[in-house]
Amino acid sequence: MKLYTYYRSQAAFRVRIALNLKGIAREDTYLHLEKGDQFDPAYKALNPQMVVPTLVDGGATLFQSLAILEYLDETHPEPPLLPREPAARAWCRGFALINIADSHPLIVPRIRHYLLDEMQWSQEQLMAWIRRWIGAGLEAMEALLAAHEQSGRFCHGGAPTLADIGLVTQVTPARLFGGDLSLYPRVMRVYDTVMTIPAFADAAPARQPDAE
Ligand SMILES: N[C@@H](CCC(=O)N[C@@H](CS)C(=O)NCC(=O)O)C(=O)O
Repeated sequence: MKLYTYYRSQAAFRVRIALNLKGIAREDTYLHLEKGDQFDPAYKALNPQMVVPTLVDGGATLFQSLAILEYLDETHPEPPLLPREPAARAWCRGFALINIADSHPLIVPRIRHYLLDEMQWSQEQLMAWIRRWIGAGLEAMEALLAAHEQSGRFCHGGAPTLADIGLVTQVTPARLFGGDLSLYPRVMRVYDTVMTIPAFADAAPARQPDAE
């Protein structure tokens, strides 16, 4: 499989974790999002949204990290990214979507550049925006973990799921942009557990060959 990625991309980080968990080898192509590699016409032809990740598997060109994670789970079922029981599956999906669908889209480079360049926000205003929306997601995750009897070392049950992947890519930008993570002890317990697993640790931004 061929992955178009950028070390700091949280969406690509999610896909790297899933590929590692499933033991799938990949060939990386690095796009530097701050240098505008995503706007190259050849890449736009591959991914009209001009975002990473894109995963190419044979003749299939896959986009949007959640769709890619589901594709990987369907084509490589072991280990599963979701529990078997429908309510538990929905809980894990919902938990991950706090990050994938709600928090992360508010802080991606094109939104940050729009706020800074077009709306003329200051760096301070931008940082307040990022911390506010990442914090709101973390607060919801913390409350969900507190109420979820099957959470412990992992978000749900005894193995990593989609929920843990979404938790990791919620915490990582919080760290990068200076959020107060001591407010979320359950979230951080899970984060600290999963980041000891090689599939997660090896997918981390700092471990990527294009890391700066
Ligand atoms: N919802 C998409 C988000 C993709 C996305 O926005 N990726 C970011 C990096 S995390 C990107 O490539 N941004 C380029 C830009 O904003 O110009 C997914 O989960 O795949």
